[in-house]
Amino acid sequence: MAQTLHAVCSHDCPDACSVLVEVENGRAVRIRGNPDHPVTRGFLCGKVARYLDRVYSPERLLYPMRRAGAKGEGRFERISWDEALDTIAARLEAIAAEFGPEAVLPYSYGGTMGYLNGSGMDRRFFHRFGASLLARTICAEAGAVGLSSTQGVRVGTEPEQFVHAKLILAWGANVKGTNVHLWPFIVEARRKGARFYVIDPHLNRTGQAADWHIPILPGSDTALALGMMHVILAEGLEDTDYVARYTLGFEDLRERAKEYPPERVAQLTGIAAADIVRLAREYATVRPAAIRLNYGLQRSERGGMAVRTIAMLPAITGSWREAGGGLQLSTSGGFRLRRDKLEMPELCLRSPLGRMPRTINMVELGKALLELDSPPVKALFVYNSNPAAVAPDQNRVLRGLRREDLFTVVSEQFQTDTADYADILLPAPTFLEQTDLYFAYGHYHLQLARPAIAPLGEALPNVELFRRLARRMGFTESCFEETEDDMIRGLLESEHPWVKGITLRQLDREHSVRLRVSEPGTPFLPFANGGFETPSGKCELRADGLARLGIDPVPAYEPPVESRFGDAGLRARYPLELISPKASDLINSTFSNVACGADAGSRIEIHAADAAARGIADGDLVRVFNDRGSCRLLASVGPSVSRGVVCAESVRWNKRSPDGHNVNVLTSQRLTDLGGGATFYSALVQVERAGD
Ligand SMILES: Nc1nc2c(c(=O)[nH]1)N[C@H]1C(S)=C(S)[C@@H](COP(=O)(O)OP(=O)(O)OC[C@H]3O[C@@H](n4cnc5c(=O)[nH]c(N)nc54)[C@H](O)[C@@H]3O)O[C@H]1N2
Ligand SMILES: Nc1nc2c(c(=O)[nH]1)N[C@H]1C(S)=C(S)[C@@H](COP(=O)(O)OP(=O)(O)OC[C@H]3O[C@@H](n4cnc5c(=O)[nH]c(N)nc54)[C@H](O)[C@@H]3O)O[C@H]1N2
Ligand code: SF4
Ligand SMILES: [Mo]
Repeated sequence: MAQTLHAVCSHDCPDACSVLVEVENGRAVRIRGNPDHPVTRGFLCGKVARYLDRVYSPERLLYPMRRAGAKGEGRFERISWDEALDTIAARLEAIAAEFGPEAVLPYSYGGTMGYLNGSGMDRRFFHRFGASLLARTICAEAGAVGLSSTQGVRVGTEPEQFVHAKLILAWGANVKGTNVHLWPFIVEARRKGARFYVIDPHLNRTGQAADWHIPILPGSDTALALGMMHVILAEGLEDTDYVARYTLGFEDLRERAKEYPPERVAQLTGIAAADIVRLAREYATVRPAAIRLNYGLQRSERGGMAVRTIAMLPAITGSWREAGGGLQLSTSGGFRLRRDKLEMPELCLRSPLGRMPRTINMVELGKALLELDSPPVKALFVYNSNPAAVAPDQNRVLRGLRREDLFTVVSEQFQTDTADYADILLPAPTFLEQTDLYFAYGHYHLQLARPAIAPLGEALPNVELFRRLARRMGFTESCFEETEDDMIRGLLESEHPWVKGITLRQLDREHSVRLRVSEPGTPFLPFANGGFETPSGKCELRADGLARLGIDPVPAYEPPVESRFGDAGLRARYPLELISPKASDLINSTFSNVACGADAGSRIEIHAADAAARGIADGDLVRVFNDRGSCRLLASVGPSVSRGVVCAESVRWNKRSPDGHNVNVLTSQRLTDLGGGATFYSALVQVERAGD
């Protein structure tokens, strides 16, 4: 007898889909999108529609293993869980005794969006141990800080409200590729007459489906936003009432915007002056106008400022007042659950260290493994992440992982590039096999999932892994004995009106519960009447707090060092600006090893003139290189990028690539202007035909 059970897609994707799983005799036999979920609306992306191939893949890791070959070789032999946990506990204890507990570095990111297995028992364990803290900056931190500097909180327009828009700007947002459940709302809006414009240096599927694709030079978005403001303010198209009531620093911004006339901005962005004027006028007058901003443009050296500046537009035009207006970068700030009760940072003070440990920025893993001292990193514990493939400056990361004196533990579903370097490799379950509570960063529905099937082999959820390790280490605090349900109840003990009253029982009954951000059936208009959570309570067009960080409190544009307007010496040798945005058929490096992702990340798109100048024809194998390293990709020659820009969709596993490297061998550890984020999309490279 088949049973239909509820699950939630755990992958790092704004959509956080509600999934229905048919289970027969303990085996999942069919998976589909929940038709009753207001955002999932009955479909899944191509990757997860075929998820059972991944769940039941013969390549799944099913047992704990110990390294049997050289680091990186990927040869392992099976051991028992007892032996694995005893070995880990003994090594971590010995390292802590010799170098102090901060010599241990946990490394995790977006494997699962579940609260418990994403940042639950693991955090408690490492806090209590006294391990170095990890600044989880690799994805969104520049944008998070940039957005917060303007509006104070990471909330925005609900996806459901996009149907009311008359103009939709996808700004650095590949909706059809990375946020496909927003697409039906855009389709509906367009059916009712909305225009859909895309601002993106790469002409991808989203751009192809747009009414207007505006190719912008990578890293120049602040200039475009200032140019739009120049036009809007010069023509008196701002909402003076909204500006007066709810913003701070308008006169400073007005003065600054004067420095960005369309002719100048055209030079900086590669967009014709007339197009800048048209875009600005339409944005201010075709109402409601919604901006879907995504994280693409903040993977650039001054990405924090870019997000900060764009986020001012809906305040200037008063677009926040309208259903179908506003802006969405993330909805995650709506989930005001008790993360403090989940992660328990105060446990750091109970560690042998007796103080808060040092913090290591995950973007700088290469540096941390090779250069850090007092103490050096002697143990790396990786889960929910594949740094050998996704972290920048890969050659340095791999050199670090090869260190004989580094003890590396990896918990994984598959033998990833990072797993190849593990001393102890542990099997992890997929989302069908574990209990978790899920937030979302592209909608406002909180979701619960119970296991639909038992864990395959001896796979253990992160919660249970760290529970058992805590026991091994003799940690006696009761938090290490908590059940999943206890942890969820703790998270829900929030007094915030958006969460208060949502119970575990309700979640078990309904699976998905909309946060109480507005009355049921009415749109959530986060800033219709102000309500910004900045220090001033206003939308901060001038953020004095930034001055302390050495950042101009009023938006200003500076080009990335690694760009056509950047370092001249570098540009002379490496004249092409590389971006490496997401592939539709992958989630970062996940899905590299299943059929749907087999080809993803194997190409580099290059303009015909740049290809011709290098004797490169479509389909040629090329070598892409800079001072940091080189990799081989297949050239895709065509109009999808402007002259001087190259685009390699990412991130494939290194071991699936011709010479064992993906594009992260080219990206740098340089940090963004705000938030210490990664600058994946500010990388200068050269391309040549690969020798035979
Ligand atoms: N299919 C799929 N879905 C995913 C992921 C995936 O790998 N694959 N990854 C997930 C993750 S981790 C994240 S963080 C989210 C968000 O992911 P997004 O931020 O939406 O994805 P990106 O591809 O990084 O960037 C979005 C777009 O920004 C463009 N872009 C790059 N540089 C610039 C620039 O300087 N200016 C402008 N205007 N645009 C620029 C890129 O060409 C791309 O089309 O997606 C998630 N969803
Ligand atoms: N060049 C370039 N590099 C990039 C990006 C880019 O656009 N271009 N994007 C960056 C961004 S936005 C991000 S978010 C990072 C993402 O970096 P990561 O978060 O490292 O992303 P993934 O490569 O998807 O690796 C996640 C791993 O977690 C595993 N996993 C999944 N669920 C579980 C679980 O429950 N338990 C355990 N133990 N493991 C699990 C999966 O099998 C997978 O191998 O990459 C960054 N790197
Ligand atoms: S990856 Fe994203 S779109 Fe695909 S099923 Fe998961 S949440 Fe939905
Ligand atoms: Mo991300």
